[in-house]
Amino acid sequence: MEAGLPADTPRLARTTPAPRIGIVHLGPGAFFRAFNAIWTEEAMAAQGGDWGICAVSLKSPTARDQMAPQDGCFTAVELGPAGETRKVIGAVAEVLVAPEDPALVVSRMADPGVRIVSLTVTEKGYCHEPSTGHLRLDHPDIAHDLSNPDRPRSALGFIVAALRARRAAGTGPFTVLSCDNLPSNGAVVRGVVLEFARALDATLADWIAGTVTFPATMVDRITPATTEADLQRLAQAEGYRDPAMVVHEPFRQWVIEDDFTAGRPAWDAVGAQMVSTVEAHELMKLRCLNGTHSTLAYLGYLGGYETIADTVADPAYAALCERLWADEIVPTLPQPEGEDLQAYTAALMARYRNPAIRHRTWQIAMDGSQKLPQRLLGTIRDNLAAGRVPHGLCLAVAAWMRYVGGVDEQGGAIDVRDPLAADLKAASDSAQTAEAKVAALLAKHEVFDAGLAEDARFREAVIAAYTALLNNGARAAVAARTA
Ligand code: CS2
Repeated sequence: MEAGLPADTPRLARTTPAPRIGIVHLGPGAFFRAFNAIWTEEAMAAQGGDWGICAVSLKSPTARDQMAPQDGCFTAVELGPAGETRKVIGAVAEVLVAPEDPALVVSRMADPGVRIVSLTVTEKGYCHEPSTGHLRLDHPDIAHDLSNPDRPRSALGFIVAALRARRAAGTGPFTVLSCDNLPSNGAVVRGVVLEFARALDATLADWIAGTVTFPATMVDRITPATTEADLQRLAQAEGYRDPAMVVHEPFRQWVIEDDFTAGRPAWDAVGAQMVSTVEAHELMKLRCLNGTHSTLAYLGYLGGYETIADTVADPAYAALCERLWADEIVPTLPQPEGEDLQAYTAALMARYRNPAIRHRTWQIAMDGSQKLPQRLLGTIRDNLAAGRVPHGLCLAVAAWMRYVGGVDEQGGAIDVRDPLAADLKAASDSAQTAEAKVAALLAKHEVFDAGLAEDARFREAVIAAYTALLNNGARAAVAARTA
């Protein structure tokens, strides 16, 4: 029970029939609820279809414990600068916890009514090497699933187990729809699914390659973690408790390759963009939004700012963002169809400044080892190839290196959340000087491919930036970069 609420505060209850299931979604976290579930609810309201969602958590029971007592429904709260609006979403018909009954999850995914399996499992959920895109066969979950293919743990294990069952039953394939912040996310998930399947059964891999589609998508909606205050405010406004509620910004954008092997909801009828190729939109979003998000997260956290809005309220940090877009990011982008990049980045700054969205720098700083390649390093590589040294982005990389060292500018411990956190801290601690620390972290080829790590222009720019952070602190380093 949320603290401070009357003990008799009722729980949110479903008031509309749950829709028939047509989608299994892996990763029922806040972003899925603020994004996929809302789009699908609106698509069914617009043009019908049995596209109810079975949401599956691969690890934690939290989402199930939050949603199952409410029969899958939850409140989506849109927080705009001018106020908030609330809507109860009923698209989720069932919530499962995979470790409790893997066979049940496989059977749901193998059900003929299921025609799409979608994913928001974060970058680390693909069990791949971010620098190469290849499957990590030594990943503990992958090693387990290859030995226990009927009782999988990983998203890939579930997808391949379900496809194997469908092939055996003659049910036909489903579409695999990655909704994570990865470049060419459709190709990435296709690649690791096929590598996993081939390690089990080459004929299954061939069948998947020939029948399953893996369209790429670009997804965008800023969705900060729900806080106790959000829960309290909702209960006071609506008179019910809803532990599954989510808060999100007004903006949303979904760009989808229209390549579905067994149909899809009418997402385009409610604003999604169906296109032939997503790559230019993906690069635009991953580099302009997620690249500056990570920059602001590390430099903002080190500078003592709690949220993105707090960080860009500092004129030097806002100026750094503008400088990055103009000089180091937009020049590397192909022109996405129908987009005005100047207007896009101006809208991004307005989104960052939204005072109602308290998006913590610490939250965005998570999993940097899985995020840096597609958010910062690809952009840096393209600048270097064009003969430019992107000093602003190199400052962001240096800030990430300072951050994973685990000690803030006041000497306090940083709670670093990252699959490689211990390894990265050990590398940083193994060296004493700025130059040696940078070298030790550049040697982590899970993050930095050899070509980039050995580029002297990049290495020297990161060492200079790291030294500035050590000597002067993040705020001064940012101010100096934008003077
Ligand atoms: C953020 C993203 O937490 C993070 O890493 O950069 O979740 C970001 O809010 C979304 O990609 C916005 O669409």
